[in-house]
Amino acid sequence: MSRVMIVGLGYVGLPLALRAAEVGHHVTGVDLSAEKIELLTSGISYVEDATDEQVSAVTDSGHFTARPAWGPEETPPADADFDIAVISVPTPLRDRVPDLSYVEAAGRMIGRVLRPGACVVLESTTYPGTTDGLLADALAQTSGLQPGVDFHLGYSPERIDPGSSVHTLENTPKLVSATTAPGLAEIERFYDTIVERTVAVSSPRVAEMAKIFENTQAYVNIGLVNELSEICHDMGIDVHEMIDAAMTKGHSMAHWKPGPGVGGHCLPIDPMYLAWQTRTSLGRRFRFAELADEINLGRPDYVVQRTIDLLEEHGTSIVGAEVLVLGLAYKPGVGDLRESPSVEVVHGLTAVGAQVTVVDPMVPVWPHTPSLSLEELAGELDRFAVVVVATDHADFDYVKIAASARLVLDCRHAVAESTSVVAL
Ligand code: SAJ
Repeated sequence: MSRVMIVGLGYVGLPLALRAAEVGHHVTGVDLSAEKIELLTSGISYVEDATDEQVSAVTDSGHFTARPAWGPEETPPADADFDIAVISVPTPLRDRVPDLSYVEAAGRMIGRVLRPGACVVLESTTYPGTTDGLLADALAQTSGLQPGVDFHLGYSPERIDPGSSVHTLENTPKLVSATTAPGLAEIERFYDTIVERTVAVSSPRVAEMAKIFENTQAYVNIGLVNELSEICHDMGIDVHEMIDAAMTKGHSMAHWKPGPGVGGHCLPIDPMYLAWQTRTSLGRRFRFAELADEINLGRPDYVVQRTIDLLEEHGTSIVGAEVLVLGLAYKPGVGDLRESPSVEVVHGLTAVGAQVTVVDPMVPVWPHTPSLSLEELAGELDRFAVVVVATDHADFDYVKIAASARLVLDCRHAVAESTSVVAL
C-alpha cells in the first residue's frame, strides 16, 4: 500500500481519503480549514457522503491523519512525505472568471515536499491544459523537479454525485490520465485499489475535457427543458406529461426535468470554465454553454414572475403577500446552498415586496428571512397566499401541501395534482 496525501477535504477529498484509508493506504488529509481538521481529528464528518463512524474507524486504525495546510512561509511538516498526492480543491468562478488560485496554491504547497518518483494527480474540475500547464509549473517551480521526468503528473476527474447512494465513489468508473506512460501505470495502479473500474485516456487534456463535457451536456439539456417548460406554459401544454410521453421512446432520450434553475458547484460552473477558455485562448464562443447559462440563470426570475401572475389571477398583489418557499438547498437530500436557485427565488420574491418565510429541514440556519421547522409547517400552511415548492426534499408532506395550501406553485413537479396546484 502507498503513502497518500489528499489535499482538499471537501465533498470530493474526504470520501476519497476515507476510501483510500479503508483499503489500507496510509493517508494524510490536508486542508486549509483548521475547523475541518479539528472535526476530523475528533472523529466527526462534515460531509453528507461520509459518516462519523468512517472517520473514527480509519483514524483509530492509524490509516488516516488530518493536518492543516502549510503556507509558503511555514516550514512543511517533516513527515509530509507521499507516494501519491491527490488535489481536490475548489475551482470556483469569480465574477464568471475561473479561479484556479486554490489549485496553484496546492501545487506550490505540495511542490515543497515532492520527492523524485512520486505522483501528483489533480481531481478538481477545470479547463483542458490546467494539469500540464498551471499545475505542472507550480510543482516544478517549488520542487525544482521536472514533471513527467522526475515525478509523475496526471488528471482524474471527480465524479461524485452528492447525496446519491446509487452512484458511489467505488462504482462510478474513474477516468485516469498522465503526461507519461509510466505515470499512467502508477496512477492507474492507485485508483484500481479505490474504484471498481478505471478508464485510461491518452492525456490529461482528454480527461479534463471529458469532465467538462459530462457536466455541460447536463447543463445544456436542463436549459432545453427549462425553456420548453416556459413555451409549454404559454401554449397550455403540460410539460411534464410531454416529457414523460417523449421518454416512452426508450432510447437516445435522457430524463431531464425543468426546475427553478441549476445549482451546485458543478453544473453551473464547469461549462463556464471552458466558455472562458475558448473566448480568451481561441477567440471563439462556446455558444451552447452560454445559451444554457442565460436560460438557467434566468429561471429564478421566471419563478418570481409566475408567482406574481398566479397571485394576480387570484386578486392578490405580491406586495405584502405572505409567501412560503419550501426548500433552499440546490437539490433534494442535501443541505448545500452553493449556487442554489431556490435562494435566488427567495431573494427575488423579497425584492418585489413579498413577505417570505422559508422551510428547509436540511438547512438549519437561514438568517435572511423568517423560517419554520417541519413541525411548525404542518399547522401554518393556509396562512400563506401561495406556497412555492423550490427544492423537493423528501421530508415535505406533498399530499398535505396539496390539500391545505391556498395556492401552490410547484417548481419541481413534486406535488400531487389539485385545483390549488400550478406547475411551473
Ligand atoms: N437539475 C434540474 N433538472 C434535472 C437535473 C438537475 O433542474 O433534470 C438541477 C438540480 O435541481 C440542481 C442542479 O441541476 O439544482 C444540479 O443537480 P445534479 O444532481 O445534476 O448535479 P450535482 O451538482 O449534484 O452533481 C452533478 C452530477 N450530475 C451530472 O453530472 C448530471 C453528478 O453526476 C456529477 O458527478 C457531479 O455533478 C460532479 O461532481 O460533476
